[in-house]
Amino acid sequence: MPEFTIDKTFIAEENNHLRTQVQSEYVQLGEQIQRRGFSIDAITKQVQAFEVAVPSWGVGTGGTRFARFPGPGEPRNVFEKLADCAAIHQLTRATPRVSLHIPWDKPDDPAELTAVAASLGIGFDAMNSNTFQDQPDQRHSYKFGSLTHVDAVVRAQAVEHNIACIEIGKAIGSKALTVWIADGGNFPGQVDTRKAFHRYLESLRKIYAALPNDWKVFVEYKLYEPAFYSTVINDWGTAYAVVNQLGPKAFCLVDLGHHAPNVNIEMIVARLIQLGKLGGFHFNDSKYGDDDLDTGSIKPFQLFLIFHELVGAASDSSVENFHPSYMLDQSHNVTDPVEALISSTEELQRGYAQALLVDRPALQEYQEGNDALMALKTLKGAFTTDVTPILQMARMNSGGAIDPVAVFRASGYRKKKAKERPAATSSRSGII
Ligand SMILES: [Mn+2]
Repeated sequence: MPEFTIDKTFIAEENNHLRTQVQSEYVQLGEQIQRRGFSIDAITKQVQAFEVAVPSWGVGTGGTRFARFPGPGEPRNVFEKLADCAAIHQLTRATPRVSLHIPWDKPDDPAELTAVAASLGIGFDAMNSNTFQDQPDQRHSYKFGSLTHVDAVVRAQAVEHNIACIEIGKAIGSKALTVWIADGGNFPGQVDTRKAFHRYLESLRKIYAALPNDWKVFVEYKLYEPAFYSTVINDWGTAYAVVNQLGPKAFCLVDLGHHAPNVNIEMIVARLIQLGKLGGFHFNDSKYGDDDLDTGSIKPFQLFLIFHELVGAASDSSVENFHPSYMLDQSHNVTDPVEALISSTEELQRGYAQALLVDRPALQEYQEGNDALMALKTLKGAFTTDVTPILQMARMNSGGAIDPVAVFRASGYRKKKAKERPAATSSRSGII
């Protein structure tokens, strides 16, 4: 029985119910922003060009450290995960690539995986290695670390795993490796801080040496958890020191959940842009720690301010090495993962469109005139613009759904998948 996919005609029919309304709202917004000096069609085109990768682990229910409550029709293997990712792309037209996690989604036959992905109209983004848990066939445990372990044999195993990820990535058309390690100490005195960092650099140099010339390595930092006292790669400064020592193919990766509460992430983004070392993002949102909530659900203003930095950098000819990769990295605990990834993609486009509406010449004037109130008002004016008609029109123009979550629900996708995928196996999905 062929697997159910959402029909193009069905999307077009659903769009037809909303088309007139969206067109009229689009014209209205167009007039409004034209008075502010912007062309709505130009902004819509930029939104249409926006792409974000979805994580292979994100289409299953992630859960928390305490429990996972799987939903019906969850993907049972990498091929079913690709099918869900393809459905997200079909509805949003903004997620053409999947970021694969090894070994959770390790393909037996990379050529077959590539062919299946191509038949679904999607490809692959950055590879994600995993040395933060032990696998059944593993010789040495990562309980006390991986790339920074005191024992050279364990470090070698972790290096080897990362190189294996590069090899799989080469076979499926990936161009980047993301490295996040859980290494660190839970107690004062447990880890020699300087020695651990030295061992990390030594390990990363070996991985870097195996990187093809047209590849990048992304060093992902995280403040704490699971190392609750001292994490080896804990902040952007440490990650920057690493990528700076590694060379031109190494960049920092900013996961929005990997900072202390209230940290000014948009400033970190600006710093990394200026230093030519911003590799990309893991998008998610949080209230307290690495909550991995849906992007834009808690701090939409912060997301807008990050995009404000990105839009500013894109139009600044003095900025070099600026080609950030966008990836979602969330855990879906109480929502349908496909719906959550669809709406998170939309929230990213929203932040981007709002940032495109910042009156930059005016802002610069206010900044140089030390007019703090008007500078903030300029940003707020863009942030409070309801850009929904732009997002709807962008999707419609690209062949996606005006209201992707509604179309997903109307298609009966989840119910049909629940029938197609009856046997629930224990998922090894997780949160990084
Ligand atoms: Mn991450």
